Amino acid sequence: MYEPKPEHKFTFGLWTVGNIGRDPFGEPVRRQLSPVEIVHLLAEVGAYGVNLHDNDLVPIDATPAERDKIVAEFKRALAETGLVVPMATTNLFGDPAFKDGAFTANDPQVRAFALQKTMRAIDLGVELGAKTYVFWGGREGTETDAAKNPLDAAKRMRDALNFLCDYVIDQGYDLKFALEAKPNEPRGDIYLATTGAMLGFIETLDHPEMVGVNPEVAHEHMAGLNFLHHVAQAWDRGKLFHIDLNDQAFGRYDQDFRFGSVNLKSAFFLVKFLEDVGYDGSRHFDAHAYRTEDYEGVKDFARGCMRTYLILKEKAVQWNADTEIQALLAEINADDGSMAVYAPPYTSEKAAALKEASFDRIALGQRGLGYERLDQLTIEVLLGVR
Ligand code: GLT
Ligand code: MN
Ligand code: MN
Repeated sequence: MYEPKPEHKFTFGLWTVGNIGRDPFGEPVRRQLSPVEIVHLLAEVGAYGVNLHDNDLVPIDATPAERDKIVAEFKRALAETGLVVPMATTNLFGDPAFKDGAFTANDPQVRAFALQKTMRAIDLGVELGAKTYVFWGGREGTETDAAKNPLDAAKRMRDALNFLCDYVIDQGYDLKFALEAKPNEPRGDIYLATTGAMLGFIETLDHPEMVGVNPEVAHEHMAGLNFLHHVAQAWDRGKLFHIDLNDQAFGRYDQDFRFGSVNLKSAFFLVKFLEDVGYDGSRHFDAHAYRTEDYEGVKDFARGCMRTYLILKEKAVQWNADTEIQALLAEINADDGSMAVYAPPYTSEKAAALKEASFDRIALGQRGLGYERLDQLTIEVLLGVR
């Protein structure tokens, strides 16, 4: 019943199920699987697609001949399993050359190298069939603002994205960009720290229509923010090009836990939102298994992400069909039409009439809204007692 199917568009990055459990305090606990092995693992658990950074597949120092061989083997694994590559991205954070950022680095050589690396990675992504290209600027930030003027950083970031949009147009690629915000880690502070900041920045680009966002649950939660509200703002602007699903305790380091494993109610309202509005992009699980797990545990992790999503999707249908919940919602949103004469859009007549209108402010303040009952009903749907 909760079996993942291709139409659910569940995807994982090579780096997610391929995570070997290294952390700042400890060595790897799992063997590094090859990209081909990861494709087979994902096929076994029922995923639809696999996403990648350039260097998840092709090592940074591979020769052109090595690259071609690796890509050919990977394509064979995709053909054998039926998995697709909906999204690709560039690793602009792992190599020491990017220690001061990539597009925003102070050194113009680093910035030029970052553009070169990204153009080559875009070529690779397009060759594999990707239609969405993610930009996560993990190193685009500072530890000290003495080192970089944030206005220079903003200009460099804008110049780089404009350059790359023009490159995509020039090549005739069918590709859109999705910018992923994160407040910090690995930098002390990362520029454009939230999805909202990205949405503002996009409007300053030469081709804003090519660029949207890739919000990640954990990244807004690290900053103590409401993820759903950021997703909704992106959706409202037609900018939800991709989404990274995972989970995270508020205020902690970047935990990248299994989807739905920490904030179940937030996960529920997120799934309900995506399903209600008809989001039809990838549901990408950008997360990894606990460091305690072997590869059976990694499969448990991956299956758990998809299964929880599908359970929450079913709960959303149940919530929408619950007559008591719907009756409460109807009450909350009741409208006798008497305010329509003042409702936006603005006219000077409406403004004048509204300034003269009288309101029973005391009664408005005294009315109970029933949100306690509504939330408890939600909890009971989630706990499976309704
Ligand atoms: C990295 C990061 C993720 C980004 C990936 C894309 S890589 O693991 O933590 O949130 O989405 O570069
Ligand atoms: Mn993350
Ligand atoms: Mn992510």
